Amino acid sequence: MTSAADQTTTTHDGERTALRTCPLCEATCGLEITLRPDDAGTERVVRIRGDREDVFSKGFICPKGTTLGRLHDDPDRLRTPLVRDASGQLVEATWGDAWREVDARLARFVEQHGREALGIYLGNPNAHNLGSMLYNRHLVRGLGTRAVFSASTVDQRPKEVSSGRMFGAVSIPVPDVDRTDMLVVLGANPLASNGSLATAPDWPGRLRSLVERGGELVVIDPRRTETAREATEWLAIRPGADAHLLAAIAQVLASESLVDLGRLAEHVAGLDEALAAVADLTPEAVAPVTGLDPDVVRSLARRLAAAPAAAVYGRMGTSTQAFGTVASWLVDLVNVLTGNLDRPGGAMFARPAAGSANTRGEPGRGRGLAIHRRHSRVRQLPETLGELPVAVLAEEIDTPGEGQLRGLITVAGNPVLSTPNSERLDAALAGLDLMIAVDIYLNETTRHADVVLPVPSALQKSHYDVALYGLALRNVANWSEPVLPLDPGQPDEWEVLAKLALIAQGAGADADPAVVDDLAWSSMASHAPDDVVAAIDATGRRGPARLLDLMLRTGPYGISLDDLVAAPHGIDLGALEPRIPEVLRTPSGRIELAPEPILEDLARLRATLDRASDPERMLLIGRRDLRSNNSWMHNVEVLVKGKPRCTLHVHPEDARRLGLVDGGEVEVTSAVGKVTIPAEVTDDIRPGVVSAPHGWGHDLPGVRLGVAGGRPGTNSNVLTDDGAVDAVTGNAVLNGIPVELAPAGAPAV
Ligand SMILES: Nc1nc2c(c(=O)[nH]1)N[C@H]1C(S)=C(S)[C@@H](COP(=O)(O)OP(=O)(O)OC[C@H]3O[C@@H](n4cnc5c(=O)[nH]c(N)nc54)[C@H](O)[C@@H]3O)O[C@H]1N2
Ligand SMILES: Nc1nc2c(c(=O)[nH]1)N[C@H]1C(S)=C(S)[C@@H](COP(=O)(O)OP(=O)(O)OC[C@H]3O[C@@H](n4cnc5c(=O)[nH]c(N)nc54)[C@H](O)[C@@H]3O)O[C@H]1N2
Ligand code: SF4
Ligand SMILES: [Mo]
Repeated sequence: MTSAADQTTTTHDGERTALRTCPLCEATCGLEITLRPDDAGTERVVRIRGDREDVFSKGFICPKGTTLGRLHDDPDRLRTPLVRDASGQLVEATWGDAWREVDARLARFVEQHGREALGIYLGNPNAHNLGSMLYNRHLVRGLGTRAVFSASTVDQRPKEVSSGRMFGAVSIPVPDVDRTDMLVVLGANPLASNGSLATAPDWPGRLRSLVERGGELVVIDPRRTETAREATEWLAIRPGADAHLLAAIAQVLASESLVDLGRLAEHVAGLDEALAAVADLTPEAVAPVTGLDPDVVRSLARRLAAAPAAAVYGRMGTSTQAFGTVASWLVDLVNVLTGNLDRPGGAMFARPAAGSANTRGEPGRGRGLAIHRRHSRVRQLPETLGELPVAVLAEEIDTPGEGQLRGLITVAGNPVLSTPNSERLDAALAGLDLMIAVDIYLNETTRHADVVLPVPSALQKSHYDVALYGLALRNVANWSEPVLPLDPGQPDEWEVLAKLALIAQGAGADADPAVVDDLAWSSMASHAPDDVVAAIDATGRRGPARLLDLMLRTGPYGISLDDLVAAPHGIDLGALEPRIPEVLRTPSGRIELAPEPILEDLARLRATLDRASDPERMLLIGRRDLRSNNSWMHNVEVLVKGKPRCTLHVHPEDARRLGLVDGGEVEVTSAVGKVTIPAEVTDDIRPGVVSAPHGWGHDLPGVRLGVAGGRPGTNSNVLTDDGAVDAVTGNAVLNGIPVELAPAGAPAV
């Protein structure tokens, strides 16, 4: 029996399969989940595999996707709110008591310190969560704070700002991997990460097919990554030098008359300024910084210009460095200069079915992106997209004075492991007057909370990737119903967020989250045609489903949520198509090739050119593993068993020089911290560079992560420096951290 409405097939013995999009990373794989009732009649996940009929993923799955059942069943996953009692212990509480605590503590806090003293941190899983995508804004408004922080400023903010300034509406072009002849990947390792700001399942298959059809795959990375191993060419750049390299590529294109904008010529502004800005940044001039042979760089520029279709794609590694915004801008500039922006096989814009600012309003023109409208209190780092850089969170808490942060709400975030100089932040959180966490675990961050509000597991929530489809390599839409019911008394995640918003507004502990939902609905509905509103009203839907239905029906394809319910494997809306000029939302109606705040930062870049590279100064970079997901999936036994993965990769030459041995503990010291971590000696890394993964370090007191605690690993963000940021966005520098290495236990020199 198949019922479209619950996207489920049931067999005679009570076993059923449900379909759901995986919410764990950006690849949006379709999952086929088999469930069977246990002896007590409770349904359990017995198997998860890739949905072969999913219109996008076609059966692809990674090891993490198979663990949603284990995450759901994890005994450490919180099912009851926790409240700090008079003795300082976090104890289980009923929902009623937890809300009363939240109400009392928030009211007292606001009375004592005012709303300016309250901050909020929104972590990465929010971007994979429809409820958060639709209701977090109401929470922020309800709190009445401007101290908003998120994981985006330890990640992609430089790309959002460069694209926002160039195209408006934060439209980010994605590499058209399936149709390209040449893909240049900088600072991304999609074979481990499964792609980022470029949503597609099965990167391994897509990249292999590029190489098999005779295409070029160039990977630029200080590490010979899993992706670099598949490449036709690996360039081991020095960390932090992507802006220099890309500027040199643009310089070669200009000086060798290889610039050919094609169809885009009439849609750009600032071409001459952009080229003038990089005119002195020749491959020779930047070589001491990049560590790359000028001839190799020239050849790369020429091949990019000559390829029938080519795409440059930069990610994490290019964002989380000192010139992250300049590098991100140059990626798109090079794509424009070679005529590859907005053409098949180049870098293109998705046209998502719902929720994109670039499918709303007047096509081809808009307000652009305003940034730097205010600055942080202590260090004067700039606002972008309504947020302050999370690199200033600790100092905003631990520096006394007018406007000091004294309270924090975290939603799906673990900044104690994920943000730079984590020991400082850890200490700062311990000193707060109020902290409330909305999370599924008692972990390194949430252990500081006075109230922890748990949310349902992924399998208990509906799903639609409203953020990620705007970055997809193919236009698709897929809706998932919850696979399992909510636990008795457990509110849905959006209800927790909405209720928190109401309590913060003084509505009291009994406030009804439906009030926020109805307000959200009426404000959206006021802009929609009457017949659409009436049709959705007639469905009786509430919550995220009602809002999404409106976004879909008023979106570019005019599909409805019922259409998606009837298509449990998703709807394929076709390959990406050229969208310029219609996609643009800049005031000029053109692609702004020379955005002022970004060009200004080239002066700072130039100042690095004469800095002689010091071979003795080791630089630390990050690393992702297919079986990890930032900091929060180390409590799943099948993902962490086996060979330890939290190791420091060291080149054999460096190991020899520094007296480090494979498997031996290394003491790593940076400007802000010190850790010990086992060495893994490998020539898959550029000499002078060492690499450690982030998200480990689960041995802090008060953490309730039984499995992760058994293999705690080392927190690499003890070493990253909250003082080091990208100037344009304040985004943290997480790669290229100067460190000193010594065998652990060796006498200090
Ligand atoms: N398995 C797994 N998947 C994930 C995640 C995870 O933790 N685990 N996290 C998810 C998240 S939140 C994100 S944002 C994405 C990120 O996805 P990606 O952007 O693909 O991130 P990484 O795999 O960290 O790849 C970054 C690469 O940059 C390289 N690098 C470091 N410094 C530099 C530099 O200065 N220049 C250049 N050119 N390269 C440099 C590193 O060696 C690394 O190979 O992955 C997502 N997917
Ligand atoms: N050194 C270094 N540091 C890095 C990076 C790096 O490459 N190197 N990568 C950076 C990047 S790209 C990112 S995105 C950040 C991530 O930074 P964060 O978002 O702060 O960290 P996560 O580990 O993703 O933590 C997610 C939190 O959400 C909780 N959670 C999981 N699912 C849900 C849910 O459905 N609802 C709720 N409410 N909570 C949930 C988890 O228990 C966990 O506490 O880390 C950054 N930090
Ligand atoms: S690649 Fe990402 S979306 Fe696909 S199964 Fe793995 S974690 Fe889930
Ligand atoms: Mo991220």
